[in-house]
Amino acid sequence: MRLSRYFLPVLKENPAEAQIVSHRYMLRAGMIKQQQAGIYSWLPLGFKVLRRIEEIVHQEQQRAGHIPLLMPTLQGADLWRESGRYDDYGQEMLRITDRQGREMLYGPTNEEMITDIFRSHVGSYKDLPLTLYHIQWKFRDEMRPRFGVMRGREFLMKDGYNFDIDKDAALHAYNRHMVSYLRTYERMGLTAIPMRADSGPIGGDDTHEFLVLASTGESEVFYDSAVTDLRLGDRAIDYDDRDQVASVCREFTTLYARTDETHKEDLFNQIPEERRKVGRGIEVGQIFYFGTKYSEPMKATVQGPDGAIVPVHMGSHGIGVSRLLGAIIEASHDDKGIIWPEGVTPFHCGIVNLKQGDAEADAACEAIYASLTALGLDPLYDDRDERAGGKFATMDLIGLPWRITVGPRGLKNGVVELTSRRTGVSEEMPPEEAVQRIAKIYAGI
Ligand code: 5CA
Repeated sequence: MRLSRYFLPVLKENPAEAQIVSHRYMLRAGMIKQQQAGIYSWLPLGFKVLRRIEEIVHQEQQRAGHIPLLMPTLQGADLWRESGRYDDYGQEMLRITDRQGREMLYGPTNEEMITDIFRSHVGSYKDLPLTLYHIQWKFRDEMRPRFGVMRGREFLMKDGYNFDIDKDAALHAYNRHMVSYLRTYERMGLTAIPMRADSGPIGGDDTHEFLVLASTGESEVFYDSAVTDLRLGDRAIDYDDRDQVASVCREFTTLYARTDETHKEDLFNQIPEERRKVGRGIEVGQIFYFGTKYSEPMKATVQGPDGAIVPVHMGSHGIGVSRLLGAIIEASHDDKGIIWPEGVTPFHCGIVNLKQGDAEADAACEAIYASLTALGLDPLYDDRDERAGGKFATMDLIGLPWRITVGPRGLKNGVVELTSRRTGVSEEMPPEEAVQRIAKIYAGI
């Protein structure tokens, strides 16, 4: 993409309404625009990152054997009456009446609808296990929408639902989700710690939240600092291997890590004092096992191997897709702007032409742009007729992890500059080498 043809409405001033750094940078970098309290338009740069995050979520869900579908945002009230949640859900639910006077709602979550789909089409244990998921907009009329996309009213969520014959099988689905989530967050450059939590209106006793440590997080968290060193890395996972998946979960959930809802002071005090940490975290996902809470009242049953008709065991599993943009920025920025991890960056690298209009500099930039594009990469070329300082400030703000700087002086010696946004370190090298270096960095991502 050439910046002269892109739509990147960067703000020079700090927007007064933004209290936390991710909100401030998303507005300043022209990623989002607020339309109503807690409701945002996703401008091209923000939309690009949102799509990258969605793509990683899709890949990791499908790697775990979960199947994508798409349910609507609007739901009928009747299904929610069947589960008993229509009245329970309270004022967070946006209720709508259509022209026929039918009661509808903008879905805050989809347990009822997916259970309805399941019971309409599945009747035998032979069709299990089954996990269906979608990535769809949700609406919760939050009392205090704030911090930009972090606590929105309309927000994008990945929500998945497992259907299993018994509790053991459903707990394997729970564990599978835990491991797939760990991998998902790691690919986004995040350390998200699974913490024992409270299930709230979703229900059930088994639930973990995934928290990214950040001083601006809304949840208070208590943890053993050793938990922050755990990494899944690129180890091979066989998602059908119950023992392997369970052992990874044990590895990540044995050390103490709890939110304030489930915190136990006496257990916490057993951790060696120097490892005892109290902090704040951003909840980027939550998984639940709730057994037959929905399948029983909604009659989602299957015929078991012995012929008996039994309600299926279920769980639901959510990732805050739009919230993740805020969480990633909170975890990765400096005073100049965002620092995108390679896994989610909107463009793979920036190209800055220090002297637009100089025949040699223009030609070198064009050649680099063409080579990167031919390699399947997506560069952003700042081809505007602007001062170098302004171009650098924009690149730093929007946070592309790599920048190639091209100027007449370097070209005389046959070199351009490759700069890492994270370390600020620049190296001079011939243009073709810079292209190869970028290609190599992204080859493994
Ligand atoms: N049905 C279950 C799992 S699919 C569910 O709704 N879980 S949840 O309530 O925990 O939401 C899942 C994730 O969505 C949360 O972990 C959080 O990351 C994100 N989320 C929840 N509320 C908001 C909000 N108001 N704004 C942005 N993200 C949110």
